[in-house]
Amino acid sequence: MLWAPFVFAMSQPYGAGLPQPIPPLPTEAQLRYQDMEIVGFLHFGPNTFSGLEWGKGSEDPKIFQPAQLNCKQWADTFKATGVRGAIITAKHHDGFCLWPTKFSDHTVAQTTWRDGKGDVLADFSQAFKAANLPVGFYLSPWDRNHPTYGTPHYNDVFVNMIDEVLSKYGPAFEFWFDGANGEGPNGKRQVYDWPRFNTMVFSHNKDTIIFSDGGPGCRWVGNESGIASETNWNMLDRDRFEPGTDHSTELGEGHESGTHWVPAECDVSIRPGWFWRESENSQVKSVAQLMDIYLKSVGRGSNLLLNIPPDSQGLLNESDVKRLQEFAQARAAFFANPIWPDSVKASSEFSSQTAVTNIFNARPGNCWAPLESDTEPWIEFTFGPARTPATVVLQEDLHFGQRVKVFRLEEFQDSRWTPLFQNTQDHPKQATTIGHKRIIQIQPKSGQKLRIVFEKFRALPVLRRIQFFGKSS
Ligand code: FUL
Repeated sequence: MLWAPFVFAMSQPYGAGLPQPIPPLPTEAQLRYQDMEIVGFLHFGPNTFSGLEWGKGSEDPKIFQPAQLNCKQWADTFKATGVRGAIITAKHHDGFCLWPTKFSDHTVAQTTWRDGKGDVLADFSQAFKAANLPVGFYLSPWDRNHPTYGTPHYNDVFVNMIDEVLSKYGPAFEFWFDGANGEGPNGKRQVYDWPRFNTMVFSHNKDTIIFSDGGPGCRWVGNESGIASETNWNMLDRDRFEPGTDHSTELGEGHESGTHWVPAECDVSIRPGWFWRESENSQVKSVAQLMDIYLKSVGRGSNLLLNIPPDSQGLLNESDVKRLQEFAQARAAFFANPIWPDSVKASSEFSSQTAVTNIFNARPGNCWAPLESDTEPWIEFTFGPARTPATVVLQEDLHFGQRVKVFRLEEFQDSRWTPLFQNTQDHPKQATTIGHKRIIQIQPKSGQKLRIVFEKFRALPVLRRIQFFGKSS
């Protein structure tokens, strides 16, 4: 979906009322993806029945028996708990395909489940599309079953599988290429033809966000704990990265002068393992842990890809469903008390089109920017008595590129501006990047006057939105 008035404004020559964007810039599809914020991950397959994390590929397909499979229950649960899309493991490392592919003999068609006529991907895509939730597919390049793995022919097989999945079950908002690359059945490693894989995905839909260690659509954040780096650039020197290479720190922070827009995605499981197992029903992450993950992923400008693995019945287990509901309630409570300042003023405004009051209006294309000559721009807020914010949410307008490098929050106390303590580890008095979103918890003493000071930036800051919230009750 394009925003008509904004597209019109952006298609005008820059310079008049709006600042010049600074490349690299996101595509509209990447902006839509970043606005999704929370997506569900569904690890499902023979491992759900064997208890293994990495199936060997030699499992008897007949162990796959999700007697009550109900993808509508998955979609309804996600819909009701603010999970805005889903990615399913169409094929994990064991090579078992959740759809009856023509290109492997290790699939749902070789099971006795639904007399070998079942098709998990068909049920999944139908149920999620009916719920208006975008679908995505994880297809492990590493395949411990396929007889051609480790030979050039496997690349043909894999590309055919991508084609089949997207033809039958697409369109996909995201396609997930896992970087894990171990041995295949013949003991050989595969040399993957990544450009060919990407080309096949894009031939179906150029807007699909391709995930891998280095993108091109979005990147792995460098850990599986759901935690983004405090300094989180959406940019990356993309062409230096190949899936499966270890550059965790670089992937976490991205590159301030990176060549391409490749936002970080935080994947984490709600349980200790990626696949469901009975013994972990009591080890579902607590609401406090999930809130901490949320604040360190979405709150640091990344998407959160939260894995909620279906159980051996083919249902999201009641312990996970309950926790998802509680997590949704906790987020709602966290943002339940919006606080509006009595007044706002900025050090300067780029033009009448970028008035500072725009930051209270979430309408796309409405932004604040200071004058080019403003070397330390700030925005000041005055609050009425007893309206002390506990949380500040900042968003840059990414249509103009990511710009802010360092900013600080201050309160007016004893006749002077004093930096506020923030929950940042590295810079207790300063914060670094903002990007899509930055959620910062603060502890002002008087709370009457707050100020955001932009200390360093790649180009003058362009802010999409600033919100304040009181303590949740
Ligand atoms: C990893 C895999 O090896 C895990 O099994 C899981 O699928 C995770 C999301 O990615 O690389």
